[in-house]
Amino acid sequence: MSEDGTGPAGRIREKLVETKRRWAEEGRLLTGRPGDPERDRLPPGQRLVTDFPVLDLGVQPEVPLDRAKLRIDGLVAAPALLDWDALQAMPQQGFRNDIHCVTQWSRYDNDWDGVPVSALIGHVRVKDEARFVSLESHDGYTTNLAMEDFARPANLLAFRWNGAPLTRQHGGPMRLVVPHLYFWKSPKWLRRIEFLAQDRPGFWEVRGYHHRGDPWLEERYG
Ligand SMILES: Nc1nc2c(c(=O)[nH]1)N[C@H]1C(S)=C(S)[C@@H](COP(=O)(O)O)O[C@H]1N2
Ligand SMILES: [Mo]
Repeated sequence: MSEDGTGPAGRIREKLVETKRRWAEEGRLLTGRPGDPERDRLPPGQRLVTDFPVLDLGVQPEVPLDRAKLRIDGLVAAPALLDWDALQAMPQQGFRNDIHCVTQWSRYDNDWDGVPVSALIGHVRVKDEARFVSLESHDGYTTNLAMEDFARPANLLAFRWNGAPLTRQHGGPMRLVVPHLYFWKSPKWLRRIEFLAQDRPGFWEVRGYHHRGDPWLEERYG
């Protein structure tokens, strides 16, 4: 066997190197090509799916509409307990967004209908001291957000997905949708929003998930 690269082994090596060099030039193995809008749409380390995976703690609580109440309290001037009818009477809006799960699947073009979070915030008159929210669900799940992440105009309390009532497995009758962060920040079966001065890490945040969870910065763990 020749080690100077001229023998058969050397030629094979050169061929492999050439193949990989060509891949690099073509941008093979990348999620998109430079200048390709899809590349700018799929965050790093994610792969696109077309189904809608279900992820939770293995408990999918049945929440009948007469028990589907949302409590909004903590650092607010007007704490509220909004029942289903009160929530439906609030101004609703359609939203389209992409979902990015920390377990590396992304799903494009989800159409949601619901109440913008900004309307909920206006309803209870949040105090200036409020800096964070703790979100609590019927299955005991919790997660936390900084006010800047919670008060975004694209966030909503969703009742419908792709034209139909939200199914129980996806958090029906209502869930939060916070599309700019990984999907663990979008609690299903939401029952309480509590405004806080100090941050309070939630279920996954105390188990090693990142505190913020921006998919574009790959803030998965830590
Ligand atoms: N109440 C509740 N909300 C939850 C969870 C949960 O276990 N309980 N899991 C989170 C995680 S980790 C993800 S990825 C998404 C999954 O939502 P989906 O099942 O509709 O895809 O819900 C989030 N919201
Ligand atoms: Mo997740």
